[in-house]
Amino acid sequence: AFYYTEPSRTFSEFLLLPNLTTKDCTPANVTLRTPITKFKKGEEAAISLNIPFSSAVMQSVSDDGMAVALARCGGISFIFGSQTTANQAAMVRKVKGYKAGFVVSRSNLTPDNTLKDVLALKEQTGHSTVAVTDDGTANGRLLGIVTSRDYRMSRDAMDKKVSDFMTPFSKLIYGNSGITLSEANDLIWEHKLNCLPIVDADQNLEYLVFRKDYEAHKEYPYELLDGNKSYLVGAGINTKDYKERVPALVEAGVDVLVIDSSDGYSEWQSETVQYVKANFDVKIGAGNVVDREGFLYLVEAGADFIKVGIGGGSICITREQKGIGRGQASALIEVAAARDEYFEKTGVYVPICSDGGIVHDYHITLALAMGADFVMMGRYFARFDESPTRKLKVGSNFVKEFWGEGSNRARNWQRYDTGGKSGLLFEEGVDSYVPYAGSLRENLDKTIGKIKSTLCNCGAKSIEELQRTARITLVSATSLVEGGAHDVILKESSLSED
Ligand code: MZP
Repeated sequence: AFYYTEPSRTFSEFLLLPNLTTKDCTPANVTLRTPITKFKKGEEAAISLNIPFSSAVMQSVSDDGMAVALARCGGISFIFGSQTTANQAAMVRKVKGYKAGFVVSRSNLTPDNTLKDVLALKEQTGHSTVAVTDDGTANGRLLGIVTSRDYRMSRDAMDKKVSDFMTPFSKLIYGNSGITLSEANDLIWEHKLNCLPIVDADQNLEYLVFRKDYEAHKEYPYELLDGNKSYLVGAGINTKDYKERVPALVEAGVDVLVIDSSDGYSEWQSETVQYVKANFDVKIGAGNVVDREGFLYLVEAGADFIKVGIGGGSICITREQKGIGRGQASALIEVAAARDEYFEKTGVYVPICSDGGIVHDYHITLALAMGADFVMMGRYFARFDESPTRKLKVGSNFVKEFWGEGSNRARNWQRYDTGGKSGLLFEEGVDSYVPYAGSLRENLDKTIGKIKSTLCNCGAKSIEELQRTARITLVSATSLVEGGAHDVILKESSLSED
């Protein structure tokens, strides 16, 4: 056997050292835009994200609802593959068909429609935008748009939001007002509306983006600024039924695929990548790997990005069951070095995704500093309203369900298949709860705020700069204790904070 002399390390064993922060290095000047598919030196990646976040290929994390919510924030979901091809393709189609800020045609409603009718129509069509006019008729002047930020917003919450907005207006309608850009500008001026008009190709107003939203969304062009552009969406595939699954996903409009496997260093993965590359014009990531050899093998097969990590997932018991895996930081550091070496040699940059094991927000920044281009998370996203699982009350706390793909509940045997007969012989994941944490947007804003602030401490204004200039130190077990609150008696309020 070959013995590694260094122990396998994970994120909590490292810290970042600050670099000089120049005056222009402020969170507002930090960009987290990142490539997720391979590109040649001097060229742009075909697919980039505005935030380096992807949600895990898991039943309990990534359905179409999560995909819309995360795409709106500038990240991407990989819709779970442990379901029938038809169901998965339908989810992809739903995400691609979902147009941001779509306004229902006024022919659907008459001036006599009530708020109830409007909400019923909204429910029927699945659209999340309500238009407000000054006199409540289809011919009335458009005063604004209420956009449900939350794809899964309840009827009650939507009602409340609409009524808040309506004050002091008496009635509202859906409707493309049919007014032109110059009329819209007059309206905006007249009513002192702080918003941006979005027009169609004929310069007719499609909808208004309020400045408040615009500020919050300016990093997220997929949602608001690109016109008819649809949301980015990914999907997980396996090495068993890809000849049937991939055509259906491509037909549904998927932007990028990923082979979902606990161990990607296999001939099956190589064959799958080659088949997809030879037959379709779609991007495909492969993995998971934890070393240089695995990385190079899948890159040679043609993969567009590589996913790193075995056994570090919060619900994963692969290391206990089979004794394979590697500390996430060690895996990432080695694969990132291989990626940089490959770039140096060939001029082709292959992005890497750090998958699993993110426990604290700062782990994301460390992963990026260690060379990841983006991260994939399960537990993180499972806690939010937008994840597809049930919210329950356990004791006095709210929780959300969260189960691994290798658990008996998911029975995703294809993910763990090593060529034998179908079926899950033993579990590699658990069925669990995670603390309920509220809405995706609120939590993401906080996490992104922390990451940007840390980049400023490190004197970096982009992920690429952070990767190049970060200084990272190992911490001793004793200094880990020093890192938390210590030698004080905590008050209740601070004890309950995250
Ligand atoms: P985490 O963000 O919850 O720590 O980890 C999520 C990752 O764990 C997934 O993206 C996937 O790679 C991995 N995973 C999913 N199911 C299992 C399992 O049942 C698993 N063992 O390890």
